[in-house]
Amino acid sequence: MWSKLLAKTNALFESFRQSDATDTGQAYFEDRLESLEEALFRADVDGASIQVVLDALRTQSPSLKNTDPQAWQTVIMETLAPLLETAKGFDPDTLLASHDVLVLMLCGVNGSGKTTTLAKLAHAFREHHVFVIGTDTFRAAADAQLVSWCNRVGVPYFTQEDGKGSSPSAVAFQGIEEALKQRDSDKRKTLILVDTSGRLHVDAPLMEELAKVKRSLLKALDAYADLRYSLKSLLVIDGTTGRNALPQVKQFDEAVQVDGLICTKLDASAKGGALLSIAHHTQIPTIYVTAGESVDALHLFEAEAYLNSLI
Ligand SMILES: Nc1nc2c(ncn2[C@@H]2O[C@H](COP(=O)(O)OP(=O)(O)O)[C@@H](O)[C@H]2O)c(=O)[nH]1
Ligand SMILES: [Mg+2]
Repeated sequence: MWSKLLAKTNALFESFRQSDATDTGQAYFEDRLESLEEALFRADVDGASIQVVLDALRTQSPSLKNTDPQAWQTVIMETLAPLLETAKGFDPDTLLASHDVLVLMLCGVNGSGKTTTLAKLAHAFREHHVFVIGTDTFRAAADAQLVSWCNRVGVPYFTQEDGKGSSPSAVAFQGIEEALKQRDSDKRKTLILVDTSGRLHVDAPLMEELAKVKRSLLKALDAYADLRYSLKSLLVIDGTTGRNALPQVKQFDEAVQVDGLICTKLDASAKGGALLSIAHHTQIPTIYVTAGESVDALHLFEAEAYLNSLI
């Protein structure tokens, strides 16, 4: 799956791989290094992360000048893997197993894929009791799109009542109450998915509103004394955003403490290297990726497979 997803990015490294391995010496070393640097850059990896790789290769240059490409690959992987590992991920399935309720709040800029990803999550967790809360109170079309997905996937939902002009945080609060009211009598595990309206990371009032939605969810959940719950904020980023994703992640993290990322549209022109940069610079893990518009096009992120198919 991963090698297929990142095939286009992997192809960027072709000329690096094809460097003439019979060549030796400093010139060969510098040529290959330059070729690698260019490919990493085109794959959307940031300058500082690229530098870590180049430094590691330079440190080991005596053994790399006269050897086969596999030795390079080993150094590259051994350098990149720890950058990803600093961002410790979590598995939503495991979290749900150890809690009564798992709440995933999806946030991100307009069009990043929040609503369609929410539908994919609802589908993936359909064995459990799934409940959807729509807090996009600005656009009637947003509610309509969400409701249509919920009906397609077959999950209950809560959105603002017609013409009520509620605030997103009020809808979030009532939504939790509805979700817990509807919890099955057999107390099946409940996954609550919260959709939020798209907003630009530089729009301070809207970012504050998002923080308010999160506080409101927590307040509603805390009212249930014995409830074992976990609330995670997931930032949905459009994979085709490339290196511009990093400032988005930082701003959203400041507002709501992002617990993990969902990177969408890996089937489109996404290069994928930005996930490495984000993990390195923010320690925020990628949890899921999506690759396509069908409801089952959602995959858990696998760091090792990702790296091996990237380069
Ligand atoms: N090709 C592709 N398109 C996607 C993917 N995820 C979402 N989209 C499309 O991106 C557009 C915006 O998605 P939407 O969920 O409405 O974004 P939102 O504004 O963040 O809620 C829609 O046309 C989706 O079909 C994906 O993984 N691959
Ligand atoms: Mg939406």
